[in-house]
Amino acid sequence: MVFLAPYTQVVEELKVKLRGMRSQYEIESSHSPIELVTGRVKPVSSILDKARRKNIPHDQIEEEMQDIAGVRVVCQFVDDIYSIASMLRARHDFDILEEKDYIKNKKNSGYRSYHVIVRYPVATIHGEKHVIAEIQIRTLAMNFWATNEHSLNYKYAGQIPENIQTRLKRAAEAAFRLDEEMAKIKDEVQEAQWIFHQYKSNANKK
Ligand code: 0O2
Repeated sequence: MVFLAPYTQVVEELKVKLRGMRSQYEIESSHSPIELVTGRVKPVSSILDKARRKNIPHDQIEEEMQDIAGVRVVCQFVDDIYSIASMLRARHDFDILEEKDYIKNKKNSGYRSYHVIVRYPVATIHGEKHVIAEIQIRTLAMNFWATNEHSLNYKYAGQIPENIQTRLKRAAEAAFRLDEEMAKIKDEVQEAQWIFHQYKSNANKK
């Protein structure tokens, strides 16, 4: 079985680095493209389920399953997603293997998100190891949809009834329209958030 400790290490390191980027933005600029960062190592039972589903032999899981280490970056606006992706491209602490734009090419389920697959060097007691990790970048609205769809998929063991699938697809479009509408008033929203941020920090000084 895959030895998961390096994956845990990568998830923790990526979370620290991405949260560091968010803090820098909060200090230096009026708007951070990063709202929140989460991460997880795929549980062994899910790794085995996925390997079975996708016919991945056990000795090829590490090369072929790209999301054993997964980090999620959630942002407010769709164009924040592309800013984060280009910041990731500019970094030198890992290599980008692949980018999957499920926003321009949404999945059949209605899923939208931007995935960046990275090859991350991690120091272990046996020397350096390169671990593949998936960074999912999505808006709050995309995350709301994906989280609910994920729960339904779990409940129905991947066989969501057709009527619910239809509603989910409609909900995915509604979530995307929300993102589009918010994009149109992005400047207004950001200015309001900046004013509120200033008000709060002045109040804390008193
Ligand atoms: P979990 O429980 O999140 O770990 P495939 O599974 O074949 O569609 P592949 O090749 O593994 O896709 O890579 P891809 O497309 O980058 O998807 C990997 C992860 O993206 C998934 O992991 C989900 O987290 C997320 N994802 C992809 N498609 C969907 C979708 O339709 N709905 C939701 N809610 N999430 C999706 P896992 O292993 O499926 O699940």
